[in-house]
Amino acid sequence: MADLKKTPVLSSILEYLNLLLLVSFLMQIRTASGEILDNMVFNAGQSASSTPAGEVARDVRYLLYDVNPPEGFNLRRDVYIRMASLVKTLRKHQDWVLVLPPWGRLYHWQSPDIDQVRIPWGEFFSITSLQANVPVMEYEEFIAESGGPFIEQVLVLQNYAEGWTEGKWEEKVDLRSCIEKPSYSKDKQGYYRGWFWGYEETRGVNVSCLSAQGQASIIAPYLLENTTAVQNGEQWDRITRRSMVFSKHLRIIGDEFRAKYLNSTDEKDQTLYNEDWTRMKAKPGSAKGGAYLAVHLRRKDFIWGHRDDVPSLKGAVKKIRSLMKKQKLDRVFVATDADEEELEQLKRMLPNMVRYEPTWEDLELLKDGGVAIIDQWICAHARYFIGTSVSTFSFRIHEEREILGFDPKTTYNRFCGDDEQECEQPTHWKIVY
Ligand SMILES: Nc1nc2c(ncn2[C@@H]2O[C@H](COP(=O)(O)OP(=O)(O)OP(=O)(O)O)[C@@H](O)[C@H]2O)c(=O)[nH]1
Ligand SMILES: *[C@@H]1O[C@H](CO)[C@@H](O)[C@H](O)[C@H]1NC(C)=O
Ligand SMILES: *[C@@H]1O[C@H](CO)[C@@H](O)[C@H](O)[C@H]1NC(C)=O
Ligand SMILES: *[C@@H]1O[C@H](CO)[C@@H](O)[C@H](O)[C@H]1NC(C)=O
Repeated sequence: MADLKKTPVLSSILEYLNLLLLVSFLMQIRTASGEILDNMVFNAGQSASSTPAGEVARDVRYLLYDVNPPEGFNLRRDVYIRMASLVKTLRKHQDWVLVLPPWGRLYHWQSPDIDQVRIPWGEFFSITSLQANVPVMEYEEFIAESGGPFIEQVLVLQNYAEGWTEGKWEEKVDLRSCIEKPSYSKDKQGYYRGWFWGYEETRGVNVSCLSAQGQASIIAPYLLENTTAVQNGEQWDRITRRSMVFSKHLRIIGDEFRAKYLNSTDEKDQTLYNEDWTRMKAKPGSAKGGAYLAVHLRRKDFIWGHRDDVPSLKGAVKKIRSLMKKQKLDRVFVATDADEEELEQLKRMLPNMVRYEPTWEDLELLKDGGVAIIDQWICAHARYFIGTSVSTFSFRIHEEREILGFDPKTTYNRFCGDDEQECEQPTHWKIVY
């Protein structure tokens, strides 16, 4: 629900993380004569060719994580970016793999009657693209590879019981006694059972509490035992963001919709996409985009608090009309989470608006998460985009447009509240190559 880009220096990604779960797993591979290869010796530079073909001793460590339950899909994408960067740091020292936490039980996924737990990342993102950045694997693959549903060490993240030392900002991490009783309980065999992304067979071997304050990289020394401070470059985060390519089936549905209802194709609109993100390097301003205005109108919980940076529907429609005139666009695509009542109002005021409306069968297949990505994809290809203030859903569209090579002027725009005095526009997210 919060926005990472706007979080003050003192707070950090750790606030969004609930758990870190670790498994280290020593694959001991026997040689033909039956000896167990000594990993240390092997790692210390014994030639790999002395091992029979295909038998490689690997001392793999898996990192799993979970995010605080109320956080939405798009904020979780930010958490992934930090965790992937953490794994890159860890990999300088040891062989770590990031296990992708299955999607499910998200507060915003409210479509009734569809089962939305244990959803693998492959439904939303291209796994090969993520892999090209850092080794990742789906949870089910991890279970198969590690030989069972066991998690060696569950670390429940918490603050320090004594709170902040006044006026002093310090990054630190320590094993401490748990402030709140962890929501895991021991079963008859002495394993910890509880919510592991809806996989009931998963068991924790040990649960401890870790007090931490600082950036995610502060945890690295703890995980590595012996190393001290590590730097987690912002550059890494941006590279990781580029690797978060949407699943191909969702992009295809979005592209077909653009062609059919918005007269928009990549060739015509200069938004050519490379399946290999490492080769995607569009010049800012090179993308033209389809001849439509795209709008992200975040409603629901954004209006319940009557925030003064969110417009009334009437105010939004007025802005949409004026933008269409100014940008000489006669079509508007609207992505919104508005409820039925607001949607009816909106349709009355903007009868020609175009929306992506999945059938029930589509929704069952794509889930709320897939439909939201299709909305984002279509918004990302418009000639001009305007989003909602501090919505991470809008932020992800900004980034996608930056990757596609749009002029920042057509991207970093947001609606203002009806009576908002200083309507500060979104900040420019720049890519580094
Ligand atoms: N299909 C669709 N879903 C939307 C739209 N806006 C919001 N949603 C849904 O509502 C959720 C909330 O937005 P997110 O941005 O993901 O949630 P968040 O991380 O809490 O971020 P905020 O928007 O900052 O609240 C999304 O994940 C979608 O499931 C939209 O325009 N189209
Ligand atoms: C559980 O993990 C903590 C932290 O690493 C450790 O101190 C403790 O000894 C472990 N307990 C058991 C039973 O292994
Ligand atoms: C950490 O250092 C100690 C002592 O130098 C060493 O025995 C231990 O193996 C090291 N641990 C790791 C994970 O490198
Ligand atoms: C589609 O766009 C092309 C130019 O990009 C234009 O010539 C054509 O008239 C458009 N078709 C419709 C139906 O708007």
